[in-house]
Amino acid sequence: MRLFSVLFLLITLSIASCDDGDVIVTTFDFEDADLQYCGEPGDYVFYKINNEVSESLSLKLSTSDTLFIEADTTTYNLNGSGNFVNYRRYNGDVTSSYFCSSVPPASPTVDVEYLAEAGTATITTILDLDDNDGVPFVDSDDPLEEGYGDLDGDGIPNYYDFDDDGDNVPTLTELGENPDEPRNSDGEDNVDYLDTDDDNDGILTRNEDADSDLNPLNDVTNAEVGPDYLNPNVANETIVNEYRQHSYSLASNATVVLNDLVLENEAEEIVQETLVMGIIENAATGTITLTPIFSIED
Ligand SMILES: [Ca+2]
Ligand SMILES: [Ca+2]
Ligand SMILES: [Ca+2]
Ligand SMILES: [Ca+2]
Repeated sequence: MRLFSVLFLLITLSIASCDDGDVIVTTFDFEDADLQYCGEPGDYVFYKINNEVSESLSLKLSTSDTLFIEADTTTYNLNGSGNFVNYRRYNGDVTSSYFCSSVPPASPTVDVEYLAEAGTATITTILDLDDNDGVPFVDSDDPLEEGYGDLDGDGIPNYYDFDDDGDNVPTLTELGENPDEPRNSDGEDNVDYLDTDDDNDGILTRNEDADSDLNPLNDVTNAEVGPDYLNPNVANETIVNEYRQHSYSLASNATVVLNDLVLENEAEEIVQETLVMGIIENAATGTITLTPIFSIED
Protein backbone atom coordinates (compact mmCIF):
# COMPACT_ATOMS: atom_id res chain seq x y z
CA MET A 1 0.00 0.00 0.00
CA ARG A 2 1.18 3.50 -0.67
CA LEU A 3 1.10 6.01 2.09
CA PHE A 4 0.26 9.56 1.38
CA SER A 5 0.76 12.54 3.55
CA VAL A 6 -1.46 15.53 3.33
CA LEU A 7 -0.30 18.95 4.29
CA PHE A 8 -2.98 20.74 6.17
CA LEU A 9 -2.81 24.45 5.65
CA LEU A 10 -3.48 26.80 8.46
CA ILE A 11 -6.80 28.50 8.40
CA THR A 12 -6.62 32.23 8.27
CA LEU A 13 -9.62 34.12 9.45
CA SER A 14 -10.45 37.75 9.29
CA ILE A 15 -13.74 39.34 10.02
CA ALA A 16 -14.65 42.69 8.58
CA SER A 17 -17.66 44.29 10.11
CA CYS A 18 -19.72 46.66 8.01
CA ASP A 19 -21.21 48.22 11.10
CA ASP A 20 -19.07 48.97 14.11
CA GLY A 21 -22.05 48.34 16.39
CA ASP A 22 -22.45 44.71 15.31
CA VAL A 23 -21.76 41.91 17.69
CA ILE A 24 -19.90 39.26 15.79
CA VAL A 25 -21.65 35.97 16.43
CA THR A 26 -19.66 33.71 14.16
CA THR A 27 -17.23 31.24 15.68
CA PHE A 28 -16.11 29.35 12.62
CA ASP A 29 -14.91 26.59 14.88
CA PHE A 30 -14.92 23.59 12.55
CA GLU A 31 -11.49 22.20 13.31
CA ASP A 32 -12.86 19.21 15.20
CA ALA A 33 -15.67 18.58 12.74
CA ASP A 34 -15.30 15.92 10.08
CA LEU A 35 -15.88 16.86 6.49
CA GLN A 36 -18.79 14.88 5.11
CA TYR A 37 -20.44 14.81 1.75
CA CYS A 38 -23.42 13.43 -0.10
CA GLY A 39 -24.81 13.68 -3.58
CA GLU A 40 -23.89 12.63 -7.07
CA PRO A 41 -22.79 14.19 -10.35
CA GLY A 42 -24.83 17.36 -10.82
CA ASP A 43 -25.53 17.81 -7.12
CA TYR A 44 -22.82 17.45 -4.49
CA VAL A 45 -22.90 18.85 -0.97
CA PHE A 46 -19.85 18.98 1.30
CA TYR A 47 -20.52 20.02 4.87
CA LYS A 48 -19.15 20.35 8.37
CA ILE A 49 -21.29 20.57 11.46
CA ASN A 50 -20.33 22.01 14.84
CA ASN A 51 -23.25 21.32 17.15
CA GLU A 52 -21.61 22.92 20.16
CA VAL A 53 -22.96 26.16 18.77
CA SER A 54 -25.28 24.67 16.11
CA GLU A 55 -23.42 25.93 13.09
CA SER A 56 -22.52 24.50 9.72
CA LEU A 57 -20.32 25.28 6.78
CA SER A 58 -21.42 23.78 3.48
CA LEU A 59 -20.29 23.77 -0.13
CA LYS A 60 -22.70 23.00 -2.92
CA LEU A 61 -21.29 21.98 -6.30
CA SER A 62 -23.44 21.33 -9.33
CA THR A 63 -20.62 19.93 -11.46
CA SER A 64 -21.48 16.96 -13.63
CA ASP A 65 -18.00 15.53 -12.99
CA THR A 66 -17.84 12.14 -11.33
CA LEU A 67 -15.64 13.00 -8.39
CA PHE A 68 -13.05 10.93 -6.52
CA ILE A 69 -12.19 8.28 -9.15
CA GLU A 70 -9.30 10.00 -10.90
CA ALA A 71 -6.12 11.43 -9.43
CA ASP A 72 -6.38 15.13 -10.11
CA THR A 73 -6.88 18.61 -8.75
CA THR A 74 -9.92 20.48 -10.02
CA THR A 75 -10.95 24.02 -9.14
CA TYR A 76 -14.57 25.15 -9.32
CA ASN A 77 -15.62 28.78 -9.31
CA LEU A 78 -18.27 29.76 -6.81
CA ASN A 79 -20.98 31.57 -8.75
CA GLY A 80 -23.86 31.90 -6.31
CA SER A 81 -26.22 29.69 -8.27
CA GLY A 82 -24.95 26.15 -8.87
CA ASN A 83 -21.78 26.48 -6.81
CA PHE A 84 -21.81 28.29 -3.49
CA VAL A 85 -20.81 28.14 0.16
CA ASN A 86 -23.07 28.71 3.14
CA TYR A 87 -22.26 29.37 6.73
CA ARG A 88 -25.32 28.95 8.95
CA ARG A 89 -26.27 29.05 12.60
CA TYR A 90 -29.42 27.27 13.69
CA ASN A 91 -31.86 27.30 16.57
CA GLY A 92 -30.99 23.71 17.41
CA ASP A 93 -28.78 20.78 16.49
CA VAL A 94 -28.43 20.02 12.83
CA THR A 95 -27.83 16.59 11.28
CA SER A 96 -26.64 15.29 7.95
CA SER A 97 -30.23 14.83 6.81
CA TYR A 98 -30.47 18.61 6.70
CA PHE A 99 -28.01 18.50 3.79
CA CYS A 100 -28.64 15.09 2.28
CA SER A 101 -32.40 14.49 2.38
CA SER A 102 -34.46 15.31 -0.67
CA VAL A 103 -36.96 16.81 1.78
CA PRO A 104 -34.98 18.62 4.47
CA PRO A 105 -36.34 18.42 8.03
CA ALA A 106 -38.60 21.23 9.26
CA SER A 107 -36.29 21.94 12.17
CA PRO A 108 -33.90 23.33 13.11
CA THR A 109 -34.40 26.65 11.42
CA VAL A 110 -31.69 29.04 10.36
CA ASP A 111 -30.98 32.00 12.62
CA VAL A 112 -27.98 33.44 10.82
CA GLU A 113 -26.86 32.79 7.28
CA TYR A 114 -23.95 33.87 5.13
CA LEU A 115 -23.57 33.13 1.44
CA ALA A 116 -20.40 33.08 -0.62
CA GLU A 117 -20.97 33.76 -4.27
CA ALA A 118 -17.31 34.38 -5.05
CA GLY A 119 -14.13 32.43 -4.53
CA THR A 120 -13.11 28.95 -5.54
CA ALA A 121 -13.40 25.39 -4.30
CA THR A 122 -10.53 23.04 -5.12
CA ILE A 123 -10.83 19.29 -4.81
CA THR A 124 -7.64 17.25 -4.83
CA THR A 125 -8.14 13.52 -5.25
CA ILE A 126 -5.39 11.06 -4.42
CA LEU A 127 -5.79 7.45 -5.45
CA ASP A 128 -4.50 4.37 -3.70
CA LEU A 129 -4.38 1.58 -6.25
CA ASP A 130 -3.38 -1.96 -5.34
CA ASP A 131 -3.24 -5.22 -7.27
CA ASN A 132 -3.20 -7.27 -4.05
CA ASP A 133 -0.71 -9.57 -5.77
CA GLY A 134 1.35 -10.31 -2.68
CA VAL A 135 4.37 -8.19 -3.63
CA PRO A 136 4.85 -5.11 -1.42
CA PHE A 137 5.01 -1.68 -3.05
CA VAL A 138 8.49 -0.31 -3.74
CA ASP A 139 9.01 3.38 -4.52
CA SER A 140 11.00 2.75 -7.70
CA ASP A 141 10.88 3.08 -11.49
CA ASP A 142 12.81 -0.18 -11.96
CA PRO A 143 10.68 -2.46 -14.18
CA LEU A 144 11.73 -5.41 -12.00
CA GLU A 145 10.40 -3.78 -8.81
CA GLU A 146 6.81 -3.51 -7.63
CA GLY A 147 6.70 0.22 -8.32
CA TYR A 148 6.06 2.60 -11.18
CA GLY A 149 7.88 0.56 -13.82
CA ASP A 150 5.79 -1.37 -16.35
CA LEU A 151 7.60 -4.63 -17.09
CA ASP A 152 5.15 -6.02 -19.65
CA GLY A 153 4.36 -2.66 -21.24
CA ASP A 154 0.61 -3.13 -20.91
CA GLY A 155 0.10 0.39 -19.60
CA ILE A 156 -0.43 -0.73 -16.00
CA PRO A 157 2.49 0.02 -13.66
CA ASN A 158 3.70 -3.01 -11.72
CA TYR A 159 2.31 -1.82 -8.38
CA TYR A 160 -1.24 -2.30 -9.55
CA ASP A 161 -0.62 -4.87 -12.29
CA PHE A 162 -1.69 -8.24 -10.94
CA ASP A 163 0.17 -10.01 -13.79
CA ASP A 164 3.50 -8.19 -13.80
CA ASP A 165 5.18 -10.07 -16.63
CA GLY A 166 2.04 -10.27 -18.77
CA ASP A 167 2.26 -14.02 -19.23
CA ASN A 168 -1.39 -14.56 -18.24
CA VAL A 169 -0.44 -16.32 -15.01
CA PRO A 170 -1.22 -13.93 -12.12
CA THR A 171 1.70 -12.81 -9.95
CA LEU A 172 0.02 -14.15 -6.82
CA THR A 173 0.07 -17.62 -8.39
CA GLU A 174 3.61 -17.33 -9.69
CA LEU A 175 5.09 -16.28 -6.32
CA GLY A 176 4.73 -19.80 -4.99
CA GLU A 177 4.22 -20.79 -1.40
CA ASN A 178 6.64 -18.35 0.19
CA PRO A 179 6.22 -14.79 -1.12
CA ASP A 180 9.48 -13.81 0.59
CA GLU A 181 11.27 -16.21 -1.73
CA PRO A 182 9.43 -15.99 -5.05
CA ARG A 183 9.50 -19.21 -7.07
CA ASN A 184 12.01 -19.50 -9.90
CA SER A 185 11.00 -22.69 -11.71
CA ASP A 186 13.78 -22.76 -14.31
CA GLY A 187 16.38 -21.53 -11.84
CA GLU A 188 17.52 -18.98 -14.38
CA ASP A 189 17.09 -15.31 -15.21
CA ASN A 190 14.16 -13.80 -13.34
CA VAL A 191 11.81 -15.30 -10.78
CA ASP A 192 8.58 -16.64 -12.29
CA TYR A 193 6.37 -13.59 -11.80
CA LEU A 194 8.94 -11.51 -13.72
CA ASP A 195 9.74 -14.22 -16.31
CA THR A 196 7.85 -14.60 -19.60
CA ASP A 197 9.25 -18.12 -20.24
CA ASP A 198 9.03 -19.82 -16.87
CA ASP A 199 10.46 -23.21 -17.87
CA ASN A 200 13.05 -21.77 -20.27
CA ASP A 201 11.98 -24.07 -23.12
CA GLY A 202 11.94 -21.26 -25.66
CA ILE A 203 8.15 -21.01 -25.76
CA LEU A 204 6.62 -18.04 -23.97
CA THR A 205 4.41 -18.99 -21.05
CA ARG A 206 1.59 -16.96 -22.60
CA ASN A 207 1.80 -19.24 -25.67
CA GLU A 208 1.86 -22.54 -23.75
CA ASP A 209 -1.91 -22.25 -23.71
CA ALA A 210 -3.21 -25.02 -25.96
CA ASP A 211 -6.87 -24.09 -25.57
CA SER A 212 -6.23 -20.34 -25.86
CA ASP A 213 -8.42 -19.57 -22.85
CA LEU A 214 -5.87 -17.04 -21.51
CA ASN A 215 -5.01 -19.42 -18.66
CA PRO A 216 -1.76 -21.40 -19.11
CA LEU A 217 -2.40 -23.09 -15.75
CA ASN A 218 -4.93 -25.55 -17.16
CA ASP A 219 -2.92 -26.87 -20.11
CA VAL A 220 -1.35 -30.02 -18.72
CA THR A 221 0.27 -32.71 -20.88
CA ASN A 222 1.93 -34.55 -18.01
CA ALA A 223 0.05 -34.28 -14.71
CA GLU A 224 3.09 -35.49 -12.79
CA VAL A 225 5.12 -32.50 -13.94
CA GLY A 226 2.34 -29.92 -14.01
CA PRO A 227 1.22 -27.27 -16.49
CA ASP A 228 3.06 -27.21 -19.82
CA TYR A 229 4.44 -23.73 -19.11
CA LEU A 230 6.40 -25.27 -16.21
CA ASN A 231 7.35 -28.41 -18.15
CA PRO A 232 10.55 -27.91 -20.17
CA ASN A 233 9.92 -31.18 -22.02
CA VAL A 234 6.71 -29.89 -23.57
CA ALA A 235 7.23 -27.04 -26.00
CA ASN A 236 3.97 -26.64 -27.90
CA GLU A 237 3.30 -23.16 -29.10
CA THR A 238 -0.17 -21.66 -29.49
CA ILE A 239 0.06 -18.00 -30.33
CA VAL A 240 -2.03 -16.04 -27.84
CA ASN A 241 -1.67 -12.34 -28.43
CA GLU A 242 -4.12 -11.26 -25.77
CA TYR A 243 -4.05 -10.40 -22.09
CA ARG A 244 -6.42 -11.81 -19.54
CA GLN A 245 -8.71 -9.44 -17.67
CA HIS A 246 -6.97 -7.50 -14.92
CA SER A 247 -8.40 -6.13 -11.70
CA TYR A 248 -7.16 -3.86 -8.96
CA SER A 249 -8.62 -2.12 -5.96
CA LEU A 250 -9.13 1.61 -5.79
CA ALA A 251 -9.52 3.81 -2.74
CA SER A 252 -9.38 7.58 -2.90
CA ASN A 253 -8.91 10.45 -0.51
CA ALA A 254 -10.25 13.88 -1.39
CA THR A 255 -9.19 17.20 0.12
CA VAL A 256 -11.48 20.21 -0.24
CA VAL A 257 -10.02 23.70 0.03
CA LEU A 258 -11.84 27.01 -0.37
CA ASN A 259 -9.91 30.06 -1.57
CA ASP A 260 -10.69 33.77 -1.73
CA LEU A 261 -13.95 33.17 0.02
CA VAL A 262 -16.18 36.15 0.81
CA LEU A 263 -19.16 35.15 2.94
CA GLU A 264 -21.76 37.87 3.12
CA ASN A 265 -25.05 38.74 4.71
CA GLU A 266 -26.79 42.05 5.33
CA ALA A 267 -24.76 42.78 8.42
CA GLU A 268 -21.20 41.82 7.65
CA GLU A 269 -18.83 39.88 5.53
CA ILE A 270 -16.33 37.22 6.44
CA VAL A 271 -13.22 36.92 4.32
CA GLN A 272 -11.35 33.66 4.18
CA GLU A 273 -8.21 33.65 2.10
CA THR A 274 -7.72 29.91 2.44
CA LEU A 275 -10.06 27.58 4.27
CA VAL A 276 -9.30 23.87 4.33
CA MET A 277 -12.67 22.17 4.69
CA GLY A 278 -10.91 18.88 5.29
CA ILE A 279 -10.26 15.48 3.85
CA ILE A 280 -12.67 12.71 3.00
CA GLU A 281 -11.05 9.32 3.52
CA ASN A 282 -12.20 6.55 1.21
CA ALA A 283 -14.28 8.99 -0.81
CA ALA A 284 -14.51 6.25 -3.44
CA THR A 285 -13.65 2.58 -3.01
CA GLY A 286 -14.07 -0.32 -5.35
CA THR A 287 -12.54 -2.74 -7.80
CA ILE A 288 -11.55 -1.75 -11.31
CA THR A 289 -11.54 -4.45 -13.98
CA LEU A 290 -10.13 -3.96 -17.43
CA THR A 291 -8.39 -5.90 -20.16
CA PRO A 292 -5.12 -4.25 -21.26
CA ILE A 293 -4.65 -3.85 -24.98
CA PHE A 294 -2.02 -6.26 -26.26
CA SER A 295 0.77 -4.93 -28.43
CA ILE A 296 3.36 -7.19 -30.00
CA GLU A 297 6.79 -6.38 -28.73
CA ASP A 298 8.76 -9.13 -30.42
CA1 LIG B 1 2.25 -3.90 -16.50
CA1 LIG C 1 2.15 -6.24 -9.51
CA1 LIG D 1 6.06 -15.75 -15.52
CA1 LIG E 1 7.95 -21.98 -21.71
